[in-house]
Amino acid sequence: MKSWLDVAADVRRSVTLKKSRRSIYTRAGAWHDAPSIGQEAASVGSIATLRPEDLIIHHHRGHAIHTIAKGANLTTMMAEFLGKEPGYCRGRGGSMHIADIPGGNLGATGVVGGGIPTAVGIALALQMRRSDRILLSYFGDGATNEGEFHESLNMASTWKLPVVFLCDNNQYGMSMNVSKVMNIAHISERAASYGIPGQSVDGNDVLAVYEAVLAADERARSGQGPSLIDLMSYRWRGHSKSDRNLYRTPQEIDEWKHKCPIRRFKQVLVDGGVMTRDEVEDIDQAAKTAIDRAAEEALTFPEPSPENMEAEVYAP
Ligand SMILES: Cc1ncc(C[n+]2csc(CCOP(=O)(O)OP(=O)(O)O)c2C)c(N)n1
Ligand SMILES: [Mg+2]
Repeated sequence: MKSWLDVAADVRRSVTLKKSRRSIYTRAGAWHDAPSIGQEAASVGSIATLRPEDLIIHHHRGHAIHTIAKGANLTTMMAEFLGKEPGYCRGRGGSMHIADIPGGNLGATGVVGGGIPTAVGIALALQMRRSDRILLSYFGDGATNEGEFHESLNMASTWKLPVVFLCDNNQYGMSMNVSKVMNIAHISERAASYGIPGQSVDGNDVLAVYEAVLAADERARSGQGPSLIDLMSYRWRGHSKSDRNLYRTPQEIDEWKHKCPIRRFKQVLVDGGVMTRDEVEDIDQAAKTAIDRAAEEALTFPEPSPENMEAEVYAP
């Protein structure tokens, strides 16, 4: 098990996540984008529980947040966002479909819930190969209302597959609040119908996320099957850049900004004597510099040429 200090070191990645969104907005121009600012602790806290050889499969809001937490090279990531040839998917995947197969990041899909059955297939392959690797499967709150969520969790439970289902619950599916589309208080209650453990945790508390996911990892790794963890958080920005946030009040957004998971963890580190305030702020600055450098370098890279742009689009 990682020590508290190891998790503390992941604050660097966490801060980098937030900087990456800001930087890419200003440097890379406009495209459809799903910001994950405010949701950093859920991905950092859960991915920090993994061994390097473990796997993740994420979703349309995971292009920066989960990708950086899984250890992506920032320049290669930025190159992919910008559609450049040296990007992780040679610029063909872009922001929403970024994957880093050697790094254990098996990618994302723009189809809401589409990664969940894929995760079940990958977990079945791991089980058949008697591997001790596990897989974290991420999806949004809205995705848990898709039929494939039910089918996938039922199958994974029946076959005791080595997967942990993690709901990045930001309380909205586009403009729809969760309370309007489900009649339960917590998404984790759904676990009961598959006979698996279910837990809702404060997704803005990186240490609470870490603890809950680590226990679920151990269960999956030891052949006891999947768990469902609801990581309750909030997205500060709109669903995408074109969202004018007309379905919620500025007060609601402000309240959640006060629960910033990064600021909160910085305070924990300082209060616990793990780092000084200056050290924490140095990490912040280092993250900003790293992102700026990565974006600047990626902007100089070549784009796919018309001659080769169809290459690498389909699997052989
Ligand atoms: C199958 C499918 N239905 C609808 C959409 C359009 N769509 C894109 S994102 C989204 C909201 C998804 O909400 P949630 O799962 O909570 O993820 P979040 O965007 O909040 O991270 C919708 C409806 C889609 N991409 N795929
Ligand atoms: Mg959502």
